[in-house]
Amino acid sequence: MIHNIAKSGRDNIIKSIAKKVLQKIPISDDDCFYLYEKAETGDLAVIANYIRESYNNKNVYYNRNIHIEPTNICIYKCKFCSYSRKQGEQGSWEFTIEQMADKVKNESKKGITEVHIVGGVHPDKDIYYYINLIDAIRKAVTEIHIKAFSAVEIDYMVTKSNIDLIEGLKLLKKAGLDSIPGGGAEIFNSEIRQKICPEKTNSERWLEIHKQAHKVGIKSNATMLYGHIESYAHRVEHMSMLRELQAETGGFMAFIPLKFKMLNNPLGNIGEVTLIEDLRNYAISRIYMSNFKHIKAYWPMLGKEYAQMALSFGADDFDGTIEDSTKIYSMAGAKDQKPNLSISELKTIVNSAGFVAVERNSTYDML
Ligand code: V47
Ligand code: SF4
Repeated sequence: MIHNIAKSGRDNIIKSIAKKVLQKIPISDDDCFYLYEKAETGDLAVIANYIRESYNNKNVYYNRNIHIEPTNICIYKCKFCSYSRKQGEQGSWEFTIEQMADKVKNESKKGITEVHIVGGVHPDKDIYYYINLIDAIRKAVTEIHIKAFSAVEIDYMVTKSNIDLIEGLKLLKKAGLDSIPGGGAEIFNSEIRQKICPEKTNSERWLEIHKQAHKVGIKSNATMLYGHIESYAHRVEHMSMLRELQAETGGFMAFIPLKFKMLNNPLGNIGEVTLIEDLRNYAISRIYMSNFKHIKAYWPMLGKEYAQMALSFGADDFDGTIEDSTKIYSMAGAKDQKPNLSISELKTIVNSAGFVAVERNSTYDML
């Protein structure tokens, strides 16, 4: 119980953190750093669970979704990426708009409520191509939530089309874009970013794109890629920038810690962090990100069993059924090489961990 931690013989810092949480006071960056360095894992679980229950009771949210990865051809070569290829390179792919609209149409017959579209930054595609893609999907299926394009893709498409960011976001929204996924954030610290993804959209621009999206009425998610060459201080800095933007706009729906997966990429020699490190990171992000209602355990990256454990460390969202439609993590060595979860499997995973599986739409209304 968190009350026991607040009153116990534990050190003064952990007691004061527990008291802040009980009084709904956001913990400081120093507190957060202390949790990474010193807190006992059991205490982290208790405090994170107290917050997850006060926000979301025992609910674990999921949806019926598919991903579409239009292409893995990318102008960038991020050091952690196992997925991108150059034009004409073996293993590259590129779907036509018609193929993608057909896929959404076919999958919608099975009851999916969301399509998540994210891929490589293709050198030839401008914003009008992506508007046509959204338009074709909207025409194929009117009632579906389109969550699409990381800030990195949006940055490239508006720049290539030589249009202002806000104008571009308004055009995408008018075409039918409903929300923006959280990718491309990686780690905001410029020295680390310079080492792992030097060419792509910088932190200021990533944050600006999400800020302007929120202002024009497009909600979004935020991620943090951890477990590579960053330090705990970099993770705290990253989450602090997101918490600040959330305080300003309130436009983020979920925070998604993304664990670095090592297979088939140039950073792979550093290996992967342990499960305990993942669980501690979930709990600490739940405790620190006080103005984010949802923390997502993205099971295609973690694996189903580890994602299930993350539910006891603050996570309340299990993402969706996926239907074997994403390759980002399978190509980086994730356990589920064909990620797919049936509703009954999902319910068993959630309920056997002591939680209640709740189907949601893409804006977290219960269905
Ligand atoms: O930005 C790429 C990450 C992200 C690796 O918004 C890697 O609901 C670990 O953002 N190891 C894209 N991570 C995926 C993403 C996402 C995923 C699920 C849900 C949502 C959401 C967003 O994938 C990239 C990058 O940070 N990534 N390669 C890797 N080897
Ligand atoms: Fe391209 Fe995204 Fe891979 Fe970076 S992470 S190389 S931007 S596909």
